[in-house]
Amino acid sequence: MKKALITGITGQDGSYLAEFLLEKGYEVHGIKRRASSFNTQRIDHIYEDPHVDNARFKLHYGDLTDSSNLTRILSEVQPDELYNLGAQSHVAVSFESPEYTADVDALGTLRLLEAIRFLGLEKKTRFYQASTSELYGLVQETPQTETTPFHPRSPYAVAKMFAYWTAVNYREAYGIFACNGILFNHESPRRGETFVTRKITRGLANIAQGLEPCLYMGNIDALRDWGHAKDYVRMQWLMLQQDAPEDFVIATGKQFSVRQFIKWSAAELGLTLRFEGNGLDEIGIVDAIKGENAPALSVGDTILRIDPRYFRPAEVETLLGDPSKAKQKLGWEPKITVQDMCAEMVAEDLRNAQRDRLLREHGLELPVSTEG
Ligand code: NDP
Ligand code: GDR
Repeated sequence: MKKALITGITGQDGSYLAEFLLEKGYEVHGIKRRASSFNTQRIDHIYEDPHVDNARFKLHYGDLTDSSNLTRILSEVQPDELYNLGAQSHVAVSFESPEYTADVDALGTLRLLEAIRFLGLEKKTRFYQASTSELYGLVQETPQTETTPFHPRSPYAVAKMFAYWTAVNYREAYGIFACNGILFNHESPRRGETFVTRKITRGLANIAQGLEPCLYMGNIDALRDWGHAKDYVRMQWLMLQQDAPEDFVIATGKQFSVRQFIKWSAAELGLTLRFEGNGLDEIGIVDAIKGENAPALSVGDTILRIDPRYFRPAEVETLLGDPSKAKQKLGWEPKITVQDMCAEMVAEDLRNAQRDRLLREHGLELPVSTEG
């Protein structure tokens, strides 16, 4: 039975990858951080009681900032495949906590690769590094490929650039089977609530159900190439099954604006949104309502405003990936379109909002966080 170790198992990708590998028959180990409250919601459904025989899903407390802890876990598990998905992954937050982001995202990767070397696992453990389209930052060519030059635009992207080259360097220097997946944005109903797509689907569902008055957004003209996380974790695995380690761009090859994603989400709720004004004065007004999904709204309500708080000190305005290499060498095609993904996310967030509304109507007041 093959063994995989996943850092970031409690995150969006970690949870989908764990499911995927369990289905493939792997024994799956994950590193989770100690937190003062539960942080395993995304993996609770696949949790196995460690007291039962033959459990194939095992969690270890750990942190990417702690070398001795990482080395000990690697030594215990001796994984065939190590997926480094753990990261302080929020670009805007990296401007607030640049040093911590570098420690986790850059040095964390180095710590894992050094642990592989220290333990003599160079020939046994294949290594996947969660690289990112943020490396392209101020883009030098469109669409972006494996050979497009990098120009990172945030402490997050700079840290990920260190990690990217560290993976390449350990491949070249020590023969470790290390691959960078340069993944463009990918989302799902399990996406963190403060990333733009989830903020929109959750925010609009809450507004439609009367739980929040308004959605506050940053640069809604940013352009992104969005795919579904389920499609993308399949690729993370496939990269490690090749004869030789290589780096791959994973993207859909289609680009849309944040504004477009807002319109799709609103439409899923039966709302037509009209944008008025310009720049920081721009607002989104309900122009029409169809169906039963927005009982708390009337035509003419302003449900979207721009807040300068959500603009970044240096923005990545546009990203569009060219996944030709992955298609050709890995036989990969994304299965889920961005529109279908948006519909899935809205449906899930609407269910949550309806449940919270019902609880509120029965006197159980729930705090709704609108931070993002
Ligand atoms: P998430 O933010 O959902 O998950 C991040 C994971 O990393 C969580 O499990 C988190 O734990 C864990 N983590 C954070 N800090 C530490 C630390 N100090 N030590 C150990 N674990 C830590 O990210 P995604 O699942 O969306 O992304 C997975 C990876 O892919 C990340 O590295 C991200 O940067 C990268 N990536 C993501 C893309 C996307 O569009 N989703 C695109 C390209 C790259 P906790 O749950 O406790 O917070
Ligand atoms: P990104 O994702 O920065 O691309 O990083 P995010 O969803 O945070 O932002 C996408 C774009 O939307 C704009 N935007 C806003 N973003 C947020 N979060 N909140 C807002 O209110 C808002 N308004 C507009 C942003 O400015 C940006 O242009 C994600 C992360 O998953 C990274 O870890 C990963 O590496 C990259 O995707 C690929």
